[in-house]
Amino acid sequence: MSNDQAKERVFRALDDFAIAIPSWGFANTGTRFGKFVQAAAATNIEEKFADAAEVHRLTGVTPTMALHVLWDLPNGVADAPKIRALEAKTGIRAGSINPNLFQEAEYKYGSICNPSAEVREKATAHLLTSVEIGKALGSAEVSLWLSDGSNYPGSQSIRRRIGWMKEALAKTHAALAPGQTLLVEYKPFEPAFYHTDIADWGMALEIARSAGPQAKVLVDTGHHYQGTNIEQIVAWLIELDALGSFHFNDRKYADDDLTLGSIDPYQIFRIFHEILFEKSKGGVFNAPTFMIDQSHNLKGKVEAMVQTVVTAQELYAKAALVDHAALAELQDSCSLVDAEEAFRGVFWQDVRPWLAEWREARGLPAHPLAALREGGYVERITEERKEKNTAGASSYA
Ligand SMILES: [Mn+2]
Repeated sequence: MSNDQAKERVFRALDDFAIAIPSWGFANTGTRFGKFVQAAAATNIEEKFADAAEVHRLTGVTPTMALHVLWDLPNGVADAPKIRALEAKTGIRAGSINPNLFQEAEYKYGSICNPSAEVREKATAHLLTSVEIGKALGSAEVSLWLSDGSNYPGSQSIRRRIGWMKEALAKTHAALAPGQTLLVEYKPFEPAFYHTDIADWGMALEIARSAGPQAKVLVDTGHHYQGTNIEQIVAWLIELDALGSFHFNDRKYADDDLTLGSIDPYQIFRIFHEILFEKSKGGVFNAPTFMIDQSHNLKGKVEAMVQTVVTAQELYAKAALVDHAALAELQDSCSLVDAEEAFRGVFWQDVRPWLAEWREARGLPAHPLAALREGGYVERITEERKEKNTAGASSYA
């Protein structure tokens, strides 16, 4: 591939790339042991939209922000007009709607898998509200992460909980409008430490399939055991037309919420490769959506978000450089070393100058992080928000 061809591929891939950002990435968060309040953190939904707009102004590829029902729309559908007004004001659209089934005291023993029919009903009603919010906002995705599970062997019936879960999600699926997707996320452990009701992609796939055709699996890159081959899971989900979306972050030990690509950028490259390979075939492909799921305790919120978006673009651009036809030939002839070199060779190619060029050609700052620092946005919001942030440190809301 000539240099011009390579650059053109990178530009085409970048034109096609968008990633959603999470509202909770701008708010104060904490560890299990302490909360480190940042003076510039967003304290309300207006400030979250303002931060999202700043990230989009700098990067041009984050037009949507995922919303958390309990934190961002505490009054349910009644808050939709307020969100609509913020969309109009900031140019940022509502992304996936994220129900919250993990925070309230009733959910101590589970939400839709709780042995209490009353609690299950409350949790299902919340899912239905989330679907209605999605409809009111024209948001295509309702994104379910279920924290349900148990901590002690024998203390809960794994089988009966599967049944309850299927029942609740069938009702939720039945309420979806055409074009809405129910995303089912999985996580091996935490907050439960013995069994989690949706612990891996197989369980998520079965739950999604039993819910209905508009339910798909969401892969959170941080939600796997050490050494899991995530790109293989992605390849299988593509094969099965069951890959709905991603939550990107990185992890070293468990669900660490580290910056995408900070520990293993090659893994994200390999995941992007599977997606770009499928796209290159030119057939029907329900391509997954991309979202960042990170809450930073120590890094500045807006700064971390911009850094993450830029990293995602770099890795996507690298993956776009894989020459699929040439690689297939090397694979078929079992030229192991040459195939691997062709694959990892482009991973090591520095695409950053092309990214800068692409941004300038699209009227964006060539270096978004530098532009953030020069623009004075963080200083301004620090000044505006510092009193509110030191006065009352509350939850992730
Ligand atoms: Mn997630």
